[in-house]
Amino acid sequence: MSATTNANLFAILSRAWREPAKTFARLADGRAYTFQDMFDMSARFAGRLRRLGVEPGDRVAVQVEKSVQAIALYFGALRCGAVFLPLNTAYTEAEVGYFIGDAEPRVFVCDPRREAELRPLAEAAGAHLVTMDADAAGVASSGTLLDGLAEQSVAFDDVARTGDDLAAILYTSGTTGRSKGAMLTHTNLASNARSLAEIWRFTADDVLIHALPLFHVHGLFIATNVVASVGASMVFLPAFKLDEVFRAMPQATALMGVPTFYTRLLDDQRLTREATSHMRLFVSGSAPLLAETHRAFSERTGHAILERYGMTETGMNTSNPYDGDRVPGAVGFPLPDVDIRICDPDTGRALATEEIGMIEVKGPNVFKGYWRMPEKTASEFRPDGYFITGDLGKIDARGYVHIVGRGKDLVISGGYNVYPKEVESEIDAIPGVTESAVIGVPHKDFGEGVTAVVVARADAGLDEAQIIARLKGRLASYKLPKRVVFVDQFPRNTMGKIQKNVLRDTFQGLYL
Ligand code: MLC
Ligand code: AMP
Repeated sequence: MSATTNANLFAILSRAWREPAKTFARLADGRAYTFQDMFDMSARFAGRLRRLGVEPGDRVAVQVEKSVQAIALYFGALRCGAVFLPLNTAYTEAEVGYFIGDAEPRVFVCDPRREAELRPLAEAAGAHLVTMDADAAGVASSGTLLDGLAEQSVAFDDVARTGDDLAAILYTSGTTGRSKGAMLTHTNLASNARSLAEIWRFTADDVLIHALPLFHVHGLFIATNVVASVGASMVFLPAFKLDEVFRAMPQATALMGVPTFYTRLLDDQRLTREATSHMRLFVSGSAPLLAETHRAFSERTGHAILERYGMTETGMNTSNPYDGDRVPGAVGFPLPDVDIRICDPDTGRALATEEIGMIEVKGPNVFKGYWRMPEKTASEFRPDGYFITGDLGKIDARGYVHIVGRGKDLVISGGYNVYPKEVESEIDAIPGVTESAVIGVPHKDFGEGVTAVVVARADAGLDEAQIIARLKGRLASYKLPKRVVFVDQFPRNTMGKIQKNVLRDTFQGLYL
């Protein structure tokens, strides 16, 4: 394969890095990394991974604090043809154990503080364990992966990949059973980056405030890839902190965030027209943005937040327009290369305008399938290749897609997905618990608050704190119920199934 036909995502992104001395990432403390630095660091990581035995197609699992080097490591994994597998830093040993066991990475990069705990898992999966940690500003500061890295050559021959080769696997929980690894190809990621940069009008002059985590689609493939694909810059923040975001805005042009970012900004008096006058774009996604938040933000700043809709398996599917109405409560039009239809969830029959049904998606953004789960993959696609998203919606007369509910039992808290079944299984295993139902109810800060409703034996003497204490260490912290309420019995339908909608109504005021 010649260099010009290389569909490796890194080759595609780095074509836009025409000014090596330009800043790619600036940190809050003033330190900066140029595109040349990103070339050099990613080459060194690629060389290092290769020396650790990584061959094209091998998985490289990474569970580390956010840093510019973590982005370079992602680029380095792409350059050596590996499949990048980022893991949420909140995942517990039990959760990581499942992912590593399932994906069988060649290399697992973890936080040095967790090395002792995670080493047996890495060894059981046959992975080399190396470590990397970051300082508070977002610079990798220690760890065995950095040992001798500076002496490593900056020359690296990028591995050629076809568009259909895997670039990444991202685990996504399921409504039932085990988490599934969504296999994303170089074309999936490249097509999405290209489309979004174009419709959101990103150019090399843009400066994005990057305050999202790097282990999910939004922060890694949308924010990072869009910036990299046009040679733009970012203000790199290790986490979403209001002071730093306000400090960054006068030098920045765009922000991408989950709705919690916007409700927190609105709660702050510093959010004004003047504070946002240098910004040209605010993007929201990963969870529903309340129409009320959209309107309040417009009134305070004069900026209409641009809401888009996506998921791990597909990257972005729809976006409100850059020009034209950004409709509060709607997620906009299909991306130029994406087809969307609304179907009857049971029969798959296509529905008409304004009719509510299952949102189905087809396009170069749609993943290749679930890692080592061919049957599960087949069951989530229609015979004509459309992916069944599990989201319920409609398309209105103007062509805007609206999400009106979820066909899947899912809670989205601050942009993180929590599958009730997973939490319920852990609660049900606690001695004294008869049964539990986990629901999402409106939460001022997180959009939805994970809430456990529990029936327990009277003689067990269980209380809220005990239940939460038992779940800590088993489940990532964002999955922990914000509240546990005890009831004598559950409302049930005639089939005996717990009526979660009744529970949601009963507890809807819990966090407001
Ligand atoms: C943190 N905590 C949460 C939480 N985030 N609890 C519920 N839901 C969340 N989202 C808990 C922590 O466990 C901790 O608990 C306490 O809150 C404080 O932690 P923190 O780290 O200080 O939280 P904070 O910085 O306030 O984080 C909130 C947040 C963050 C909203 C900024 O969660 C965030 O960045 N979310 C973005 C998620 C994201 O990137 N989603 C995209 C997925 S991709 P304790 O008990 O330890 O104090 C996708 C596809 C698409 O969905 O369309 O984009
Ligand atoms: P994830 O599995 O983390 O990729 O989450 C994807 C899910 O987040 C989608 O299937 C939707 O349910 C939800 N989602 C993403 N963006 C939006 C949005 N703008 N509005 C409503 N829900 C959204």
